[in-house]
Amino acid sequence: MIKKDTFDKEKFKKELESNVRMLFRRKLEEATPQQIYQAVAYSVKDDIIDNWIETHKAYEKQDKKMVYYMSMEFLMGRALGNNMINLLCYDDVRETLEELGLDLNLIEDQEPDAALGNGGLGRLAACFLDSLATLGYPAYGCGIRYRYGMFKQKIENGYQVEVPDNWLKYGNPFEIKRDEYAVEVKFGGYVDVEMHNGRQKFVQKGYQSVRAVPYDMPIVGYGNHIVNTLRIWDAEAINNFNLDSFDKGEYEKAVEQENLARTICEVLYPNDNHMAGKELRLKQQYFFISASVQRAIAKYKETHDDIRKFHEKVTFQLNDTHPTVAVAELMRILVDEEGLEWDEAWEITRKTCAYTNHTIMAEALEKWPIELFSRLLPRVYQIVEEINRRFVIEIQNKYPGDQEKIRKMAILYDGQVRMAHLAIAGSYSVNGVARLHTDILKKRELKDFYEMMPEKFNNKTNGITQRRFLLHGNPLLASWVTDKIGDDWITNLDHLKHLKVYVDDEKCQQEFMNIKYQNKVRLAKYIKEHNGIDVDPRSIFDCQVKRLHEYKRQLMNILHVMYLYNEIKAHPDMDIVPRTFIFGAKAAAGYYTAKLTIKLINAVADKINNDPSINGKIKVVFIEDYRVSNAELIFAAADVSEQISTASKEASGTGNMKFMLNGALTLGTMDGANVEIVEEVGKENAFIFGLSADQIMEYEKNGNYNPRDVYNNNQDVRQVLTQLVNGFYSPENPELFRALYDALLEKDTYFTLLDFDSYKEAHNRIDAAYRDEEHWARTAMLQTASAGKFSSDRTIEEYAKEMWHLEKVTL
Ligand code: 4GP
Repeated sequence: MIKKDTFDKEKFKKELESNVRMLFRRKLEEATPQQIYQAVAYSVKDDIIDNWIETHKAYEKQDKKMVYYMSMEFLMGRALGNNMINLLCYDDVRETLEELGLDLNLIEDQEPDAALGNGGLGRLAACFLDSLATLGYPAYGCGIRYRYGMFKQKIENGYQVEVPDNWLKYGNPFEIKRDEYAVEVKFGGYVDVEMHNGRQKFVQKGYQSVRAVPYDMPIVGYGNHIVNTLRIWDAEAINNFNLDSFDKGEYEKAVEQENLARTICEVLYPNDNHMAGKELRLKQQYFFISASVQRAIAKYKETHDDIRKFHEKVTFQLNDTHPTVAVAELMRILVDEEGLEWDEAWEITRKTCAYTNHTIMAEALEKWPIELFSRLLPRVYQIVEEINRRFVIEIQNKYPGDQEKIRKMAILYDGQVRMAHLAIAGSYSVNGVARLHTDILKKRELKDFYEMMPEKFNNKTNGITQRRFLLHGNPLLASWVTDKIGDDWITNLDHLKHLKVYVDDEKCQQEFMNIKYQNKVRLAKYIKEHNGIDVDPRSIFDCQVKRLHEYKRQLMNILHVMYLYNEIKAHPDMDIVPRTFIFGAKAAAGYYTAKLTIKLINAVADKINNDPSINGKIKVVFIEDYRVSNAELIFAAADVSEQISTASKEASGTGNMKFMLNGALTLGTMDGANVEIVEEVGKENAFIFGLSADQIMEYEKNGNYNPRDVYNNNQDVRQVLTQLVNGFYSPENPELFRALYDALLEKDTYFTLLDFDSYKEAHNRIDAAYRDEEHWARTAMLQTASAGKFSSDRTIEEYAKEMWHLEKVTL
């Protein structure tokens, strides 16, 4: 066992040697770095297993309510470092490996990120799992074991190129296949009615099916011996390839079933805040939901007799609308298989499911054509029809004669299944992810639902896990914080407020900024290795890392860089604090404008970084393949955190919290959780700019914004826009960036030009502020000291107490 108090270095070394021998038939000194990683991972897993077993025994014995966090995405990142941190053995393992001449950092780098998610809601799910285990709440994460996760991004000639992410190539040492829990999931066919004991029974016939097989990954709680489970489902062919059936024309069907099994879990759809609407995606949704719900019910029945009390022991949290088919699947099982009456089943379902909304972007709203939905899921569709029929009656009873309400709220409308409406109708709770976002849901996006059932609506402001984003990602700052205030912050982030007494202490300021400097050196080294660019760690590191999306306005950021470059060229003696603009972002593979923006950023970087006349006053870096593992380096090194979405569009943001925790100052709009960040740290300690959410929504309503007015009246804007189409950044093809130019001038959907001056002015404030070293250091420390609210532990406590009504398990 490798526990802090009992860690035995010699035993660990022996285990390591034995693992390398058993797994690879090699001696330690002959093993490749990848083999050493695997061997270390197996030793750590060995240490997890007993706790994992004990945790589940305790859950059963104490019979506590369990949350199933249903999510198409879990953006876990690497597991090894995090597991060792939470087992309290990170430093011991590091030292032991050093004694063997091995560098733990290099070993950690061998692990591929488990990138089973796109961004926001997938990473949130991963933070939530960490917090659930750390707080001791009974929980499963339920998802899909995609064979290929989020693609790897290569930049070639400035363009994004997507490379498949074969993350399972060397196997995943932490997972365990649980064949004993495999279940069948059925697609297609038709529904027949049979009589059973005088009762009608609906039976799906002529279907294709797959075998859903779960793989479990341990989720280790911090220092508490709790180990929860992330259960991800893989699809296998149902092996009914029996030879005599070939004559009966069954051969084709068998082949089709093989294909179905092969394709279903093949790859994650790489869309963030956007619905692709592909049939395979709906298959993925039903696949993992049916499997998870079937298993949850079977597990419940192992120790309980009365299915009518299911909701007392189980809650399903639906991470956005992607898992919403759970509402209908639970109804199907309760009615068709458990033989409950509709009303009883509906009561249980409504008390079991809860829905979180993560975006108001219209293109993200999930709607499935009825034709597709009913063909793929014939019985589930019938159930949705009945849910809809009854829901429409409810609406009519509440608003007699109001057809408009039905048009706006029905689940089935205009040939489509509206998944958000199904989720709301079938849930006991609907929540947004930051206060502003929830207010917008209530007042605008889901207004009718809020008016009809206000009791369901609530807010749960997002959070992040400090174990990964400070303790693991920024070890220097983590140990400095612990030196100052003790280590309670690791499980109670509110304690960071005790740092406030040090913010005016000159020595502390120096120490804090010295750590920041060392982290900047670490990132500069990474940039040199990966981009071949020299950046000065004394410059301001100004970072925008997140998915590439128009509403997040990376375009505004790079336009401002272009403007600054023009200024420096026009005034060579201009006195500015050197600035390194750091970008990191993946664009959905089919998102043209986003990909063009990446090309623009790289084109601007090429030009500016290679212009000796500006003396390195500004540099631009686009970090290739932004992901959880390199994000940890960036957060630790940032001076400025760019959170510049069009107000009202970013539901919450969580990158903003990771930067804050690591002492970066926010340059942001009053959007998402920025509002609450500013509330915690004080408006004077952030660089806030731009139109408010109300102003933006007013413009949208009235349609009275014309970007040409800005263009005509603003010389700086005109100049940078012209440079998009005169070949300044693309001499070989002057028209290359025409689409960006046109989008800005014709519509400017995201108010980039209207916010530009205010953004520019905020940048000036940053330049001025950075010159006052003491004040900057104080403000940076205040960020960390004020970040307590943004722990996912706080968020999960709110979910657990206010919604799920979970109790902690005791070991
Ligand atoms: C994201 C939101 O865009 C982001 O603001 C939020 O912090 C995050 O969810 C977690 O709540 N949405 C998505 C998505 O990831 O695909 O809609």
